[in-house]
Amino acid sequence: MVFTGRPNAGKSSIIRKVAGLEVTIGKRPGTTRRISKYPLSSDLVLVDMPGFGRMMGASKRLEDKKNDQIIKFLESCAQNIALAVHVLDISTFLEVTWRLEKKGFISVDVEMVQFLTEILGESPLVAANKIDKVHRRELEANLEEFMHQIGKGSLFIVGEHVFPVSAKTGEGLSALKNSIHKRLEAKGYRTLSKMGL
Ligand SMILES: Nc1nc2c(ncn2[C@@H]2O[C@H](COP(=O)(O)OP(=O)(O)OP(=O)(O)O)[C@@H](O)[C@H]2O)c(=O)[nH]1
Ligand SMILES: [Mg+2]
Repeated sequence: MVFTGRPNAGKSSIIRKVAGLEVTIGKRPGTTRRISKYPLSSDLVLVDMPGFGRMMGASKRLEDKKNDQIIKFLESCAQNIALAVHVLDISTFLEVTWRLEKKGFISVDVEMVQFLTEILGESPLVAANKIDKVHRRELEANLEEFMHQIGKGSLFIVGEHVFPVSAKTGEGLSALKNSIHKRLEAKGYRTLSKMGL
């Protein structure tokens, strides 16, 4: 099971809350530097990925190298990935997307979700994190834009694939956790005692 997302999106924070693992979190992007593996049971490993996409403070070369490593890892393991959870910072989604659009790029989050869907042959779960940082109306606008962008040619549904959550307050995490559990159970994984499931 892999957790992907841009630097600082809150991947490690969500893993802490959802799986109860003592993974390192940090205020600055680039906290998780390596592809970090944590066994959950005899046949399931949880993988905390470093941030994917632009990394403030890193040289373009290092950034490309890191991103390349992540893509290669995901591609080479695709057959063995039971579940992917993509974590994004929904509180800044519109702002970041506009900035990227001006430069002619599409959202890294949208790209990653599409890439995961392609290599896994099924949709990843999406944790739309940091909902505590915005007011409801702003959250709705950001979520709507994300769903609009992701919806092109696919069928993502809030509450089924996309979960608004806050790793800080815990809001929405039980729904995400339930969904992770259901997906894994459907694939025959049972005793996830470390996840408290
Ligand atoms: N307000 C708020 N802050 C959060 C939330 N989730 C994570 N953070 C904060 O965001 C920062 C980054 O969290 P991490 O969990 O280290 O993020 P990451 O995606 O693992 O980052 P990298 O390992 O650097 O790629 C930390 O300061 C967290 O405390 C959230 O839901 N709300
Ligand atoms: Mg991390």
